[in-house]
Amino acid sequence: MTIRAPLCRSDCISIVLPTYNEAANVKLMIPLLSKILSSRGIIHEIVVVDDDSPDGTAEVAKALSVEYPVKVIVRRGVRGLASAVIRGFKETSCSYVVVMDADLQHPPHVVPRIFNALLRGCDIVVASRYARGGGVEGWGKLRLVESRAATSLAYMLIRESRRTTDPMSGFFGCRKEAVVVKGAARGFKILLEILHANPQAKVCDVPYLFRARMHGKSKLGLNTILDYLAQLVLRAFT
Ligand SMILES: Nc1nc2c(ncn2[C@@H]2O[C@H](COP(=O)(O)OP(=O)(O)OP(=O)(O)O)[C@@H](O)[C@H]2O)c(=O)[nH]1
Ligand SMILES: [Mg+2]
Repeated sequence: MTIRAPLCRSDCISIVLPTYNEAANVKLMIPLLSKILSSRGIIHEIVVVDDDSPDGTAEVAKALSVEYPVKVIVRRGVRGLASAVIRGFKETSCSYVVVMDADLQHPPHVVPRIFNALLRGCDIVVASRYARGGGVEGWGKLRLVESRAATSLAYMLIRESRRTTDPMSGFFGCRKEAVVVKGAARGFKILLEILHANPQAKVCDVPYLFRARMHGKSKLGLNTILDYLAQLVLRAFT
């Protein structure tokens, strides 16, 4: 699947929020994000892509759309982070797009910094845990080692991933006109797909602190790891 930019507004930013069972987080995240952007005069829209979460995430997001610029897409009978992000991209109407988690691990105050870097001419801006000044909060040794190992594997197998300190990041922005978003429907790591498909794009990093999850549960599991390995092998040879 390949997405090319349709005619878009260049004076605003679209935020894509993939969600699955994030009702408690979305309730806090959307007002916080929208207020931060509004206070800096940044026109924005928030596109929530929910996979029919049983905890009522979509209903919470829809209720917030009365007060905030929120559009809610509910996918039924489908699951998957990467495909949700791709669907979100298609629904955006601004030239600049930021993808971030809805669980507050990606701090909303970093979004204006990503937007500024895009305005300054970067095509892809990666919010990086591993750039100088970035970090992670609340991870045990095992999670740190897993993340580092996954990053090293990406560097080994996918040359285009070496342009950022954090190719596994789920928090990034891009200028839609400058990138082609190609992605398999499976998989978790959409940034890797974008880096691989856009070797000409100018990539910049913005450091940030990955926060501990306060509400809800992680969806990271064994399937995610297996999907990631399959994705690496596929992209290493295509
Ligand atoms: N639409 C959709 N969103 C998903 C799916 N899986 C995860 N998400 C969302 O994607 C974001 C990242 O998922 P997380 O489970 O937080 O993954 P993670 O941040 O790598 O892992 P933790 O640090 O353990 O939270 C969150 O906003 C999730 O709600 C899915 O299958 N469909
Ligand atoms: Mg998370």
